[in-house]
Amino acid sequence: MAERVALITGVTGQDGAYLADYLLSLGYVVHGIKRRSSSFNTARVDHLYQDPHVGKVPFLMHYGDMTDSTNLIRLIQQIRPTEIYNLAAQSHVAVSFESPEYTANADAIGVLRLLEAVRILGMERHTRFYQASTSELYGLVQEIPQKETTAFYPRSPYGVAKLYGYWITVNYREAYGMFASNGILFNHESPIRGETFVTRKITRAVARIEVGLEDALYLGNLEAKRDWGHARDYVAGMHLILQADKPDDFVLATGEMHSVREMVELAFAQVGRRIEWRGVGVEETGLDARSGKTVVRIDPTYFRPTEVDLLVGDASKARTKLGWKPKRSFVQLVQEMMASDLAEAKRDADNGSHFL
Ligand code: NDP
Ligand code: GDR
Repeated sequence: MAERVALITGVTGQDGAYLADYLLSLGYVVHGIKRRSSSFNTARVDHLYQDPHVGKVPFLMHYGDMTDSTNLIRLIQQIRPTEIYNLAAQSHVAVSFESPEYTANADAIGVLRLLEAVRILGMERHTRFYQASTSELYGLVQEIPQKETTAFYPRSPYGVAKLYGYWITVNYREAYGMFASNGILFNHESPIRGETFVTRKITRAVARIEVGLEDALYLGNLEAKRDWGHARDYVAGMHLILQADKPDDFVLATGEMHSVREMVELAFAQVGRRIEWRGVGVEETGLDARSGKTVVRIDPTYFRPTEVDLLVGDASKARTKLGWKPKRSFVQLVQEMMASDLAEAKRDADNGSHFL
């Protein structure tokens, strides 16, 4: 079999790290693009690193940025990937309201830069392209559950930027015959999820409250509902999307929906605590039923100017055409995240990190 060479943008992120690991296990040579940072930013992939001085290694990283076309063209020319997974993005919805122009640059025009690089280099027939599209495209509810044919109505600068990314991927497929596909992925989480996304924020805070490093967890909208899966299942789906007979767009989702409130209750239940809710609106608090202490509070700064109230996906197309289905349940996901964050919180408590 010819050598399979993958290029992953956003390799230092949650999905990039799991995807790199997965593709290496399948025998790929994996190249990743990382951003220059003033401190180390490769913690999620450090275990995959091997010293290139000792000989040919299957995992290599290169400096780059989605806002720098010349860098992307040069890297693609050097690497000549057979598959590109475009996972790099300013991926935080709330942050996109603070930095809308940068989000558009990286998340919308960045996709165009990559597709154009492939075209400029005449690699349209050589390279398959995966775009990390998102359930945030659905935004304001039009239909439940959401599927490939559901109308888009994004509700944030992030969602709008990703809408461009979705359509430019479709356009390059239709205009230039590129194997370019969108994965419309619903929320997926893991122990290495970024600490400011709500699931990880919850499991991390519950663990730190449990070991005495923090007193309370501050949240925004408790009523938001999401279809939360496990990132490991979803990166396998990304790979399947690029192995299909023809390029196409696929929803990956569990089909199950939970609220932020349920997520909070489940995380606290993992450490044997039951939450009693008191008050309404921004005055609402969550009490630890045993101790009577307030462990959850509302902070209005976490509410978004426009919210996505509920997302739940129908992944029948991926199941039928790709044979994909998620293996891990929501409860298993929360248990795994809590176990990992508890271990980390205990380490921090032992090291006295709350004094740093
Ligand atoms: P993360 O935020 O964990 O990772 C994003 C990655 O993109 C990081 O490696 C980050 O680098 C990199 N990045 C950000 N901006 C740039 C830039 N300008 N140039 C180069 N690299 C950049 O996201 P996830 O792993 O969770 O998500 C992966 C992709 O999938 C994203 O595009 C996201 O929008 C999308 N998505 C995610 C879903 C989810 O639930 N996780 C659901 C649907 C879509 P650094 O580490 O330096 O910050
Ligand atoms: P989301 O994920 O916006 O769905 O985007 P996030 O975990 O940030 O929010 C989910 C829901 O929880 C509500 N919420 C809070 N969110 C955060 N981050 N912090 C809080 O304190 C808080 N309180 C309540 C939010 O309002 C929201 O309704 C993620 C990202 O990974 C995107 O990149 C991806 O495209 C989508 O999932 C699918």
